[in-house]
Amino acid sequence: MKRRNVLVGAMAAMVSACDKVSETSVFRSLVDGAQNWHRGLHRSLGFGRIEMAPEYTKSDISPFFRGNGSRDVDTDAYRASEAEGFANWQLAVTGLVDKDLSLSLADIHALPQRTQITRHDCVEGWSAIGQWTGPQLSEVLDQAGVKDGARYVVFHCADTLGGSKYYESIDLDDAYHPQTIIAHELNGEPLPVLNGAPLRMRIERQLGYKQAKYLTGIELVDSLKPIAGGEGGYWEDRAGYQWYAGI
Ligand SMILES: Nc1nc2c(c(=O)[nH]1)N[C@H]1C(S)=C(S)[C@@H](COP(=O)(O)O)O[C@H]1N2
Ligand SMILES: [Mo]
Repeated sequence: MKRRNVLVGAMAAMVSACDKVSETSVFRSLVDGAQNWHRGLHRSLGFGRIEMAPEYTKSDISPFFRGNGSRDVDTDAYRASEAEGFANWQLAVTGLVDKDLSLSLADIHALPQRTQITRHDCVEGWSAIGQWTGPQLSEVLDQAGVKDGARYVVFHCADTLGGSKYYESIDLDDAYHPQTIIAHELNGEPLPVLNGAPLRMRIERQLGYKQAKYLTGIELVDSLKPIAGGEGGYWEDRAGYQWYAGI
């Protein structure tokens, strides 16, 4: 991580120091070469975890995507929201951002969309393949503007499980990964209540418990310690599940 920042910093300094030269194609190819070299190094040392999760075809989609953990949100507010097709749902973006956001479903629909067919693996020993659609988390982060010093993205959820609010978190590498999306559709239909309506995260290189359902808030933080049990997620706090749940 340090090493990457030093490299990127050095490159940025080089670019700003050589504004005129930067127009020349020789300089561009030098920079591009350095970037490619750097990306290769990055990959070989496993720093950025930029690999993609496997994607599948429509014929692989599981006939039924089971629900697990909370399968509904047992509050009057949620029932009322469901009755309106979640038209009043608000997704708050807060914390270490330049500008707090409050996004409606319409706002989420208006962003560029990504559709991906992936396999969900639950630690309890089942898997399902589903097609998810929604904007990349990076679109929302770019809109809010992530402040220097932000290191994690915390996902707040509407449901309470065993007396505590469900929540999860990831680092910025996963947050900006192209397959990290805020899904509002499963298999071409609005997300069912069972699977987290109206919004849930898909973080495709990690296990099922990271895929926060009933998403109400996205918070940028510099440390996970002050949040709930301090381990970065509901199951991490309770059962010692790994915070980085790589598949
Ligand atoms: N808000 C919330 N998100 C959650 C859970 C939960 O109980 N509440 N369970 C997690 C677990 S353990 C799994 S395997 C998946 C299940 O997603 P599904 O219900 O769409 O199968 O959601 C994850 N996200
Ligand atoms: Mo799970």
